[in-house]
Amino acid sequence: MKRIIVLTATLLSLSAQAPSVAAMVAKNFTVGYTKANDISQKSFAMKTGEKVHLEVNPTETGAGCMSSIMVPGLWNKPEPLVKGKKIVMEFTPQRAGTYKITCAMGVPRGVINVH
Ligand SMILES: [Cu+2]
Repeated sequence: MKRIIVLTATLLSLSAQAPSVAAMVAKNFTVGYTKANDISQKSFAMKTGEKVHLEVNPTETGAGCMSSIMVPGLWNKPEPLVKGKKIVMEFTPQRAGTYKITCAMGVPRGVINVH
């Protein structure tokens, strides 16, 4: 009987911790990229303090001005868009606001709303 009570108490404490455990798991966004359509999703909603895994899978290699991608304020390193080369940006937004998804020189191609 004592064992059951201990187990129940353990389960209760685990479920009480569930929200913080959930906060540790990254929220996934996976998008494609082609030259004609750019990134396949252009608008994203994220939460402050919630880890994000943002993945871009280019099926074509970018050219010219928009051949790299970055998110100033969230991912400040321009990543080249190269056919077949997965780009992974992992970050945890700290401040609410609107962040532009851009090329290396800051031309906008999408938006991330953090709230
Ligand atoms: Cu550019």
